[in-house]
Amino acid sequence: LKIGVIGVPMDLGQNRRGVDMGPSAIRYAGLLSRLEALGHEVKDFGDITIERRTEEEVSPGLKNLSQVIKANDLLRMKVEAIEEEGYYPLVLGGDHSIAIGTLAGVTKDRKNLGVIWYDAHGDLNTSETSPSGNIHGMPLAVSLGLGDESLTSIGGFAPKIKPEHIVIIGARSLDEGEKELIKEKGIKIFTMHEIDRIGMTRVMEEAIEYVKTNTDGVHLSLDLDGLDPNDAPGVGTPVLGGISYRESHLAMEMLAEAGILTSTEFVEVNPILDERNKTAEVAVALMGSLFGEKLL
Ligand code: DIR
Ligand code: MN
Ligand code: MN
Ligand code: MN
Repeated sequence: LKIGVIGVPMDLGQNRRGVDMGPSAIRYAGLLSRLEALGHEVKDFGDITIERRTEEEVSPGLKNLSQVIKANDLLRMKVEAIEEEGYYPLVLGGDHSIAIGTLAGVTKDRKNLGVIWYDAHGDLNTSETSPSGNIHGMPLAVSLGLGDESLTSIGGFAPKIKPEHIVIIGARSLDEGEKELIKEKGIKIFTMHEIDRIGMTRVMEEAIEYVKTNTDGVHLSLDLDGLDPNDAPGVGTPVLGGISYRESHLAMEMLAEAGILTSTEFVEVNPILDERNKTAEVAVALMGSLFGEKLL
């Protein structure tokens, strides 16, 4: 595979500082050599430029809106460009608001993209339902065409994806508006309850079958807070009772076997909150499995 790595040093989509250092931490943990060792041709396209945080809040309910829009538009163009060069986009965050730009880029020529959203949260808020005003809690809603037009219109078209092509895995913290939206749109979701009850093997079998049906590509958006904070402590919004390291490896291995993914992003690695870069190392280990690593 030709893999194109893009870093997005973004922390404007949420309140905790440090997640902008995620791409550096992931590279430092050995991402490029790990993927090269698997025989892939890996090219690092560097980082997207992110504007500084400003004091004034111009748009109530949407923190740092203008900077988030600019960064995501740059990311969208970068993703489109590297796909045109024949590379598989591997985007490193940065907070989860960057999924807006990634998805805008990869849906330029895919009108029925499947999406796996691996996360403790639904990221289905809009400025009206968000308890925080943090845009990292909104990218899945934005990609469905819901919320502020300045965000949904990035790339010049909306929606980017359809509710019936999405599967959420690992959820254990949903806001009221998100719960309503999941029910209203009939979004497929495997919460921690289902993972406990039927096991990760069956969850992934069903999820893979679901997202490959009637789709023209599949994107994996993996928020490190989907994992249990014991395994991935370096995240801004940890939630107890998450997916284990082992279950996550299994999930990545099953995705590798299925061969359905066309793009991937790993987000929310925050080195300031981490324990000796453990979370970045976990991210790199999982990317190893995702791109074909096997013991024997
Ligand atoms: C919460 C937290 N649902 C919000 N979301 C997070 O602010 O919208 N997403 N942490 O990853
Ligand atoms: Mn999350
Ligand atoms: Mn959220
Ligand atoms: Mn998220």
